[in-house]
Amino acid sequence: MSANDFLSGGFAPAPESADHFKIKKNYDLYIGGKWVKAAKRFKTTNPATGEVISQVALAEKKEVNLAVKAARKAYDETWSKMPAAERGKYLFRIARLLQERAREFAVTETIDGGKPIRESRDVDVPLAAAHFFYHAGWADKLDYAFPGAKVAPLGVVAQVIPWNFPLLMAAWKIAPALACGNTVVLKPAETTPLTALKLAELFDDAGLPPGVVNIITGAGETGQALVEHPDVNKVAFTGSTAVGKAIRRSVAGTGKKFTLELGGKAANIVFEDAPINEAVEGIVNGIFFNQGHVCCAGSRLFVQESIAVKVIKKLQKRMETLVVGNPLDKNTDIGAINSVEQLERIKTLVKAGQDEGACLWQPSGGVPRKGNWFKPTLFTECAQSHRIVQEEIFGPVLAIQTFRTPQEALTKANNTPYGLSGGVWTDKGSKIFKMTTGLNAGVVWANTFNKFDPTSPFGGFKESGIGREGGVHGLSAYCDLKI
Ligand code: TAP
Repeated sequence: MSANDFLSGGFAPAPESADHFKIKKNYDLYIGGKWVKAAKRFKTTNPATGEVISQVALAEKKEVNLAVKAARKAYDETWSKMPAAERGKYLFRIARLLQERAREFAVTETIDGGKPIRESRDVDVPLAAAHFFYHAGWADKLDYAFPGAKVAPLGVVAQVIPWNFPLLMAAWKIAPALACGNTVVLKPAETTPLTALKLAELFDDAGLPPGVVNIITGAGETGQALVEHPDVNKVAFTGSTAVGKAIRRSVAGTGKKFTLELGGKAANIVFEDAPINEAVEGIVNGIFFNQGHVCCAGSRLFVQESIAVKVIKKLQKRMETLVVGNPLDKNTDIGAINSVEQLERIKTLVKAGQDEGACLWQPSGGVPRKGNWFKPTLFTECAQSHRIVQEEIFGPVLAIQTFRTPQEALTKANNTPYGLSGGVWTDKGSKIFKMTTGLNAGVVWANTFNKFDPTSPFGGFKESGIGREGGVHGLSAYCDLKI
């Protein structure tokens, strides 16, 4: 498929080149600092074209065992004994190497996952590097992070991550674990294993001692075997609420520490005194960033009744300009849906929205012929009971409702099993305080949306999970603190 087979919204195609580096045809498992073969392989495909990119090793129980053994050996013999400042140097080195190969990582992420190159280039890769830099600084200062406590590592950490931010999630998890003196076995998602495997190459280049980080690829069974392994001391999971619940059941009574970063259904609340044009940009960013494959996506919009017609008109006008197409094209706003399964899930929920009586609107532009695509979509006439209001769609679909008073907005916004994030748009500071304290969500943005920083803790309440990642709160999840 060539760049010209995609739509580019009236702009001349501006594809990022992908010929300055190689994605290997086959990838093995990275265990104990070596590339280890497995009996079986699975394919990873480009969701924008359906083409197979690479064949990746499938880790089964035997390989999971090997990886945990390698991590335990590295923990006992090397990493937990190393002076903390030395650990920090490795993390700095990894951060710098990632910056040097930023373009390669961005292009790989886009080819493997379908997200627009603008996002992988400007968000995923720089933020991943920032997480390594930030945690490198903490490695020899943990006593200052937790004054009065005796700080020790936990041991071997099992980390399982999803497909929506594969590199960034790997960095969120690996960097704090290593800074605190733990060793790691990480399993990336089945549909997006490539940037984690490239990270392994980078660990090699950084001279990271063998076994400190092990990357094993596979499907849900691989993840399950890893989190259930008896020699794991902590489980760090990001993914769906259903799998999070299963993991919580499996670690119960084992003494393993755990953190669960799960789903979300964020309320983005726009008051009549908000800067409307900025709010419309925030709504677009909130739900269409990364095709809506974002746990903290602003998927429920609450607009004050007095401005609802105006906001929806402006939003529709803006949505008409969004370019859905080649993820490698720098003009593209909305890339490919990550997998056929995810596309089916989005379609099912959108159909449920229509069947339940909500009113669907989509912009007039088309989508490419091949690959997995879904047009940016909004629903009006939504009720609190609708599935599209209650369930996480994890796609570019916005459910709009109105409200009259701040209390009504809060009541409706909090009527969800989730509690991950939220947004408030108003020019009144007092209203920001009322709403941010009233919203039952781990992160609330005011007059902006989807802003992330390694210094800032991220995580949810209720069915959105337990524990925080990032900042000092995130560090504490990787330490044994004796007061
Ligand atoms: P899941 O299906 O839960 O998969 C997440 C990871 O767990 C994948 O690596 C998956 O492997 C693996 N897995 C599947 N079954 C498992 C089991 N029984 N035991 C252990 N591991 C298992 O989620 P997803 O569809 O990839 O990701 C989307 C979900 O993640 C959404 O709900 C989203 O909100 C959430 N998410 C949350 C956050 C935060 S920070 N709260 C961030 C990003 C995403 P396979 O890939 O092979 O299935």
